[in-house]
Amino acid sequence: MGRTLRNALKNRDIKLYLQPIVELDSGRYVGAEALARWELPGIGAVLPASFLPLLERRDLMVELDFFMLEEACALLAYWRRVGIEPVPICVNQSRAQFDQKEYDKRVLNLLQKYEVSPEYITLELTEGQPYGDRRQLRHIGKSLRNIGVRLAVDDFGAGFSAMPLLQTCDVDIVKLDSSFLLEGVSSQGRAALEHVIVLAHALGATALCEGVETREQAELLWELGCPLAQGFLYSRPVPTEVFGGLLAENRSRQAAGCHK
Ligand code: G
Ligand code: MN
Repeated sequence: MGRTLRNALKNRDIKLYLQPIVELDSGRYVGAEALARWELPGIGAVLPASFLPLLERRDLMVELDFFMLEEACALLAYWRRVGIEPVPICVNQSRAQFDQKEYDKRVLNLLQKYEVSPEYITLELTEGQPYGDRRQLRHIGKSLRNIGVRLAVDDFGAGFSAMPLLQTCDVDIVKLDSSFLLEGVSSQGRAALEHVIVLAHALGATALCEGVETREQAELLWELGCPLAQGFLYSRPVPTEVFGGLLAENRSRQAAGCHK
């Protein structure tokens, strides 16, 4: 599997799909998350959940992360070339990246190679893996901020505590795990959701809820002051050409004054 994946990366069989990030107030697309899909002939698009656990063991995770970051930069460069006004792209990065020597340099090199403005890249750091050394965290967080990329905490509320990350790094976006929505209906669930939104904003970040599938969920989030959402309600992750169409459609609807 490891070798096959290496080949898949080389042959670009792993594709960058995009899922829109939506401003709840207006319905406007304000960004997109890059998601890896492995297109296997005869099988279809394989989700990372099926192949990521294998990667972790084989240390290919780092390669996949850089691959996706490069694809996102290449896409931003392409949009610029063809005159599409870009939206910032969130790219998932595993915990292992922080242990890479010169991680920040490699990020900077990619931005420079494609002449991408750093504010168009948001690095999503998952809560799914523990963050140990705060000194190292502070150091890498600072140098990424100096480069000018944005940072997001992913899967907040679902995994190990992302508190060290929130306390030591200047985070722009806190992505609330979709499990908050399952619990959102009970009074405890609602209180938890409401206060993680407050926490995110108190730390100077913006709250974004993932996995929004119904209107009711979107309304609850809006009521509780969560400004951003992402999920099947708006769109599934789609190939970049399809996303381009959705973005154009969203923009013309916005221009016509139609909300949501
Ligand atoms: O860990 P992370 O948040 O990056 O994972 C995102 C994953 O969640 C993607 O694989 C994506 O396909 C999936 N996803 C995106 N939106 C929804 C949704 O509304 N519901 C569900 N069940 N999954 C979603
Ligand atoms: Mn993510």
